[in-house]
Amino acid sequence: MIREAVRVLVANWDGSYTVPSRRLYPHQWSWDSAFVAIGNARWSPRRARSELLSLFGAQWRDGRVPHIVFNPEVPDGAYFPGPDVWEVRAPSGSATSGIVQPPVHALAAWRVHLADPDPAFLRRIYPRLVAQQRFLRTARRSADGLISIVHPWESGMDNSPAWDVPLAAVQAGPMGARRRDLAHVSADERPTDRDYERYTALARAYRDTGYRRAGAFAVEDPLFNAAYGVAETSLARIAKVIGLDPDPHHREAAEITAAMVAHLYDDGLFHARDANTGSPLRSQSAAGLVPLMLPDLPREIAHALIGTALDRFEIKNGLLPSYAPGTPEFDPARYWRGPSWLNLTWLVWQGLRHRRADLAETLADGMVGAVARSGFREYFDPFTRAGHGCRDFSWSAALVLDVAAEHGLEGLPAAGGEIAKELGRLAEADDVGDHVLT
Ligand code: 9WN
Repeated sequence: MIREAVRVLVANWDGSYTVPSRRLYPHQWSWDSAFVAIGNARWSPRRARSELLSLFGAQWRDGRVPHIVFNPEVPDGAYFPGPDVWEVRAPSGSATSGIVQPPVHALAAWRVHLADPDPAFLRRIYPRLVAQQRFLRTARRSADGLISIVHPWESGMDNSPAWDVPLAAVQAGPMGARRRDLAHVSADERPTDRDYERYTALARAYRDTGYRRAGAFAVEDPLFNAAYGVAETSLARIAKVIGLDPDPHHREAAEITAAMVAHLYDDGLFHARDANTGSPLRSQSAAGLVPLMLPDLPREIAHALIGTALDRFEIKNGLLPSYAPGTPEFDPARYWRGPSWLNLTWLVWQGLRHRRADLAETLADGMVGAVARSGFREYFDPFTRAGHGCRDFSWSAALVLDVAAEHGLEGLPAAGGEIAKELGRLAEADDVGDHVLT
């Protein structure tokens, strides 16, 4: 399994970063690169550093890290919406999208450093990570101290039922283009055409304000806000290693946690809120469990979230469904409306490790079991573990390497050092983009 994971990551490597999937997603994606770096850190920390540095190479002047960095060598039309829809370039000259994704990169940078300590890398990436957070704080923070997202793609959980109500309010005409995703994956496993019309309309409307003003869709998402808080905790750790003051980061992490508890928590789960209307968006999305990662989360709330994970999300089965089974919206095969994704399961696994080690182990075994049953698929039926979406999906491969290193594989003990030794031979040092690392 470890060798297969590395094979996928090598096949999806583009010289300085990793495509999520050769055919379905043939460019660089923001939060995918963070998860890939976490896994690559286990066998090629050089690749892991390159992955993050190449992404931040396309950071905008305002600090935003675009959710897609387009590869100019990939033919136009291989992915929709491509550069002709976003119509924007980073200062580096790369064509990019103009929206962001959950800021899980500081956590990734910290874990890369833990796997292979390198203060020079931390010194280089730290100011960029700080600028990423500053963008979110200045451009997206409400008076209540919460960060908004302005497009469902910014949540990373594109067609989650949590977005059904605010998305229905978006006026959209025909897309005026052909979807490319359906050439690779069956339509009943992807968002609908109606969803795509609205995604495209929102992207164009945001573009037309110079990527400054939120349009009809603006929501405060618990996963995104938790990622922002975890980023501050990671930045505090990084700051300490490079001789800077960690306290402002600790304070920021505590503040966002308090704001989330005050405004997003209800009835055993964190829920999104509509930033345009102030109304809660009650749903049963697994995004609401990700705050388990926040170190300052009050103990009784963590306790209630664990109860919800057990009963509403049935995590004793080993995988975390993206939406609670037993709800009318749940669909075990359609994109973010129920299937299990390894990145979400991994985030909640991390949140449980120091709170409920037994449940954390169940999830780690579940991730490995899903891959053993179905390969490195994009997502999995949470009960049958049948694979859905594309094959050879990068973060599925990367996160399994991280699980193998920390937890072990099907009865084999945790294999951190062993993985590195075993796989050192497979790492092709020469094809790592030195231009990004120097
Ligand atoms: C739009 C690349 C990305 C992930 C997202 C996932 C999906 C894109 C799409 O693929 O989104 O950004 O075309 O569907 O929802 O989380 O980053 O893997």
